[in-house]
Amino acid sequence: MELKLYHYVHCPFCIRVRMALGYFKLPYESTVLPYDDEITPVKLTGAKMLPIMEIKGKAHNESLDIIEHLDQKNIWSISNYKKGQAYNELSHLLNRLGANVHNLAMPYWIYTPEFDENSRLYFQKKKEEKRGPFKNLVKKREQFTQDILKDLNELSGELKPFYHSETFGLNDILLASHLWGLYIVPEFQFPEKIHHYLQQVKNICHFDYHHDYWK
Ligand SMILES: N[C@@H](CCC(=O)N[C@@H](CS)C(=O)NCC(=O)O)C(=O)O
Repeated sequence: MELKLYHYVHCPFCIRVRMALGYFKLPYESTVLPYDDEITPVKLTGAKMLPIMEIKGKAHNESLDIIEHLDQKNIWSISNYKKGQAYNELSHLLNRLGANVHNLAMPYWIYTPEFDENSRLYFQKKKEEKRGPFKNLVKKREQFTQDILKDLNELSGELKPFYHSETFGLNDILLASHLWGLYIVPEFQFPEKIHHYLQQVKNICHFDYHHDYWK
């Protein structure tokens, strides 16, 4: 398979795909797009949304649809999985966690090497339209942290040692992808069990967050 991934480093949906690629040990060409590049994604799929994966020259978006293509033996039966109760419940948790993780982490993500001056300003302006000024988000970091920790402490009890399971699976990719960006936040401390879990998922998926910058 000839694979070319267009992604943002901070984006949890892009991380999903990178984790799946690592899990299946599939080599791919990686392109981190600047967040202010509207032309490339629109030209490829008609929308400014990543991840986008070119498979044998054809562009695909939607992280789970992309992963379905990568799952050549259909071990995760993604079409059925998307219709099931487990996915529904996990999506609910990810939406709640994701909102708090984004509010807490976004003001810090923009100072990672994926951003330059222009893409930083573009990202901040776009996100502030929905969330309000980043400086106010930073002021509220204690509240976001507490809300995240409440979910993570509950989650600790649900790891067996993987999410609701003794074996690693797609749920773990979805969950870990949404939490990974918290490692960028100064002073955020994961509950020990969650940190250990995330490191396990990272190893299973041969995942390296800043791979494109720290080669
Ligand atoms: N449902 C999509 C969601 C992808 C998504 O929301 N991507 C965001 C980044 S996290 C994006 O590309 N946003 C572009 C923008 O808002 O300018 C998937 O699963 O791939």
